[in-house]
Amino acid sequence: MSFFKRLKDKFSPSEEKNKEIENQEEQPVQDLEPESNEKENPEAVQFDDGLMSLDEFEEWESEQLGAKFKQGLEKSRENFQNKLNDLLAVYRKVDEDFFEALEEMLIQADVGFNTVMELVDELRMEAKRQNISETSELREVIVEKIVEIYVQDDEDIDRMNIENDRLNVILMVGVNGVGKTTTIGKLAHRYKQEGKKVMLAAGDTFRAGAIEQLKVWGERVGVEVISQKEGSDPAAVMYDAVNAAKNRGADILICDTAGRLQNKANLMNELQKVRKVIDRNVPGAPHEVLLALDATTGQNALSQAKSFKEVTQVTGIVLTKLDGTAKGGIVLAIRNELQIPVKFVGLGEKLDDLQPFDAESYVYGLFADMIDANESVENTTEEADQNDGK
Ligand SMILES: Nc1nc2c(ncn2[C@@H]2O[C@H](COP(=O)(O)OP(=O)(O)O)[C@@H](O)[C@H]2O)c(=O)[nH]1
Ligand SMILES: [Mg+2]
Repeated sequence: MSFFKRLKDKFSPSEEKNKEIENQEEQPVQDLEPESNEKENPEAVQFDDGLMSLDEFEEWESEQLGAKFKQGLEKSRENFQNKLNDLLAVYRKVDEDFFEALEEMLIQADVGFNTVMELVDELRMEAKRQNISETSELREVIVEKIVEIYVQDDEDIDRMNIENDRLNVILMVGVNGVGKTTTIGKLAHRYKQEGKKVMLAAGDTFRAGAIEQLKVWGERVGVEVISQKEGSDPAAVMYDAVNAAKNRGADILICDTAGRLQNKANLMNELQKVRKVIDRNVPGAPHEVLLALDATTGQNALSQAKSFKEVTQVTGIVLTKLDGTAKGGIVLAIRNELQIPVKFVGLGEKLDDLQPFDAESYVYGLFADMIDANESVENTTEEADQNDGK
């Protein structure tokens, strides 16, 4: 099955699939058979109480995910798709001029210089290997290579280190305004919905109003917030919070911190102290140190990440406000230039707008119309071939 077809099957809403089935008589070459066979498989888990089967649920779940990424990446998609389509229209033949224009386009979308070079080199080789001479035939290869370059050999990169039967501690770091507190609220909501007992630690004692803001999130989500008064020692807050979380048998404790990058030495001391207090009470913790970065700040986000890596160990990135930028290529730059996985992306301001990052959902969000229109793309190519022949 082609890459686009597979993504389309995975993420596109079933209404469209249903329409396809209805239209099948007019369009005889539809390849929907295997899926309908699967549904009739007697081994498949089916409930006779009117609920969805597991297969149906998983299908529904990935369609929801597809819709979320599609919505959240709307600005980037307009940018990526339009520019790529323009490029394919201007440069019909695969040659150096085309590759250079493609490089330019990707760099402008914040993909990051080294990543662009790597990606376009891969494309040059692939075009040679498959003997592709029309740029329109590279469309799918480009999108597929983006996924490959992200995933590399590591399928599990975006998994969170959360285990049952222990207190899991997540430390949230990042400069002011990137979305730490908001992300903590959304994460708490997500884990609570999964049935976990979640608690929060108001470790940003520096910024006025930060404690109150976390408490508001705690109330909204329905989880307990451990706090002290403004200006108190964050390490003392963590000490209280870890003990409270242990006493209450919490599964997950998420800790807010102040992001004072202006003074690196201070920040380093503060984070080291906080980590020490946590580790002393829960050996091995924090299990995750998530760095929040604001996608709309582009290359600046990359330099923040480099600075934070110098002061503390970071296990994952939360890339916030991806919905607010047309330059969604920053995801690839972060992955390739920092070697830190993006574990979550913020796709909006609502509670359920924080989603686990996944390279396929991401490229679906970036190229959804192109992927959904897969058939017509193939037709266009055929038409173009015919026109060329005339
Ligand atoms: N559009 C959008 N806004 C976000 C997202 N995440 C956070 N924000 C907004 O960013 C602003 C700063 O967030 P806050 O959590 O206070 O940042 P902090 O200083 O790092 O704790 C708030 O207005 C949030 O609503 C996101 O994914 N999308
Ligand atoms: Mg905050």
